Amino acid sequence: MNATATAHPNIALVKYWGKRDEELILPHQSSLSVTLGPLQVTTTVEFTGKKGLDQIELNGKVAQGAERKRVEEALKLVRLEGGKKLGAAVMISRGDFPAAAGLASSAAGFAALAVAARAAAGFKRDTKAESILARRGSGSASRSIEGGFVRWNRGKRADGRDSFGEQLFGQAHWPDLRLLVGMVSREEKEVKSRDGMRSTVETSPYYPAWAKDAEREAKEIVRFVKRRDLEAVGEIAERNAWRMHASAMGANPPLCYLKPATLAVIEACRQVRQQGVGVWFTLDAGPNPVLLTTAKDEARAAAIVREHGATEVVHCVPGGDAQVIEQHLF
Ligand code: 2P0
Repeated sequence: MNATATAHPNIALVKYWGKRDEELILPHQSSLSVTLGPLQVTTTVEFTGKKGLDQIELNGKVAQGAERKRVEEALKLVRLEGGKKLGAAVMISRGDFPAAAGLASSAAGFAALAVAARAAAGFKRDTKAESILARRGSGSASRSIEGGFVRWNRGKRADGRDSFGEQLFGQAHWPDLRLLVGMVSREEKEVKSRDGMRSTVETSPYYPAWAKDAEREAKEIVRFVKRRDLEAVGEIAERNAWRMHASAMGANPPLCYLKPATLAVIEACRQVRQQGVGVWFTLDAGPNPVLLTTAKDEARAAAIVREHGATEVVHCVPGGDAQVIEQHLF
């Protein structure tokens, strides 16, 4: 009764920012992301068939507090479907990228957990069911079950059965695309995404406009990804990131995730584009810009972030699907 799975994190080109249902993690808008290889999380789950507490270890430490609760909830959902006979679980998870990379490890983490736990419970692979389970752990995890370019459709149902990630183009669609995470700050952010998006929904007068606009952009961007048009994809990604941050800045109290170095990188991207270098940025709920470029301009893009204070640049390419593997962690 054990299984192991791997999954990549993802970076949204059109963002998810705000829930219409906090418990089921249902978004107000659809979002679209690309998975980030080669970064990955590996997770082994064993259902022991015995009563007792779940044992949960994340990156070498026993999980505690809110983190532990979220994993327990996901395991509980698998038991609800697979039956009590599954018993308590032992789970070990390891990421090969530092949490300090500023990339949410929760997306890859809950995606790997969803795939491993369902496989350990004896279910056949089912990307829709896996995405829905991953979503219950962390919204963006619904976009890390399948590789390449994935859209998380917001859905309309109150039970969330139509709110899951769906691959639009596979990993091989755009092999030339590069995604560079520039680490301009390693400080732990003051307001976590979950709290920041809740506050934005509840207090920002700009929130409804943001949600409506993002829904439109999650559709609009597809045809540009389809034709691998970096300029058009980059323009939408930048605009969408600005609008997400604008909605957050409109919250009470205001939320600003940007640092001076973030703005310096953004300005440098704009300047080098005038010299013919194809580089655009996006931003998650944090100060570290992620640059979108192609192999030809990758070195120049990395130099831009380093010149503006990035201590590290993580180079990524579109990643593949979450997979069940035979090399267990225990
Ligand atoms: C995204 N972010 O689309 C957006 C952009 C951050 C900014 O998804 O509360 O960790 O667990 O559903 O998925 C980060 O939020 O939040 C996120 P929960 P999650 O990638």
